[in-house]
Amino acid sequence: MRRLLHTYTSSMMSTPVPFSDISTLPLLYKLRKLTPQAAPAHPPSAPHNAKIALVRHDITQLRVSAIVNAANSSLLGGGGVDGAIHRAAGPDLVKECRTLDGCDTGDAKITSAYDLPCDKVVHAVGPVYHSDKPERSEQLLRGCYRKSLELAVGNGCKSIAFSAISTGIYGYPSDDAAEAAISEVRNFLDEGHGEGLEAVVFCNFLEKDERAYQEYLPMYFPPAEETAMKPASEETASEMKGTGGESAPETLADKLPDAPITVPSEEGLPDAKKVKLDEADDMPAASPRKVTVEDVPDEELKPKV
Ligand code: AR6
Repeated sequence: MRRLLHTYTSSMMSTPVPFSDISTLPLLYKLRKLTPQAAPAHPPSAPHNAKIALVRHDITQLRVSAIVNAANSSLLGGGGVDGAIHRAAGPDLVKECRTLDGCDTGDAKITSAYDLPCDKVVHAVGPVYHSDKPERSEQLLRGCYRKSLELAVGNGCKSIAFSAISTGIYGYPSDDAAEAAISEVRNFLDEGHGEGLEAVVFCNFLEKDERAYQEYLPMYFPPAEETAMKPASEETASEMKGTGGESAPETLADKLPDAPITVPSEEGLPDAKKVKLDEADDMPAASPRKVTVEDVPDEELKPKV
């Protein structure tokens, strides 16, 4: 069976990506792209997990309600993701930004998105990281995520995609930034403020940031289904290959076994299962990418008559 992975090629970079094409936590756990932690910091929540997504991509190509820019306090553009967003949005974005009178660090403001495929841009001003004052840096970074979420909800946005604020030019360590971001989103949802939000996407560009999210997401959004890892029966193996008669690409994800909430172990599993775990580990780190089940050969998806 070919690997259940679809990699964006550079030619697809210019194609807007809808939220439906981005993997949410339940699928990432099923595909073993996320590993459950032995002692998560929060209890599992299936409704939360269904809203949280992780992708490595150019954020300017996401077709979501709002994307979050890592801006500076002038709000007049700059390098990094800020530059990419202004380039893709066109000159009207900076015209609107000029009317906003800047923005404090740890705060955010919202504008239209102009030529971008999203509806709104939230401009968040992250802190320059100071290793001698990490608590202050964290407070300001959390403020960016909190205010961005509030602006999204207040403006009727159904989905929001965050860039990894402050982890580039502003020097915030990726692990600490990911933990603060994920923790603040979890708190926001736990407090019941995210009712109108259907999706919160963490959009990374570099592998170091994606790795940090892969490490901390299971701490704050552990898998919600407790399902023992069953040895792959012949029936399950057949379904995973799409030979069960009714299989379509989108239904194959549902047929994958649920992730356990304990750390998976290969001990006691038959060799066939071990091979599947190894395959998941072997997924390439090529970027940008989207994990999906579409890459199953067509002939395997046709009903056998
Ligand atoms: N899509 C998604 N993420 C991106 C993209 C992109 N197209 N490009 C870069 N990133 P940075 P900061 C990631 O430096 O650290 C600007 O000049 C990048 O890999 O853009 O908050 C502003 O005007 C990193 O993980 O923002 C400010 O002056 C993340 O975006 C200053 O930089 C943030 O990196 C802000 O620095």
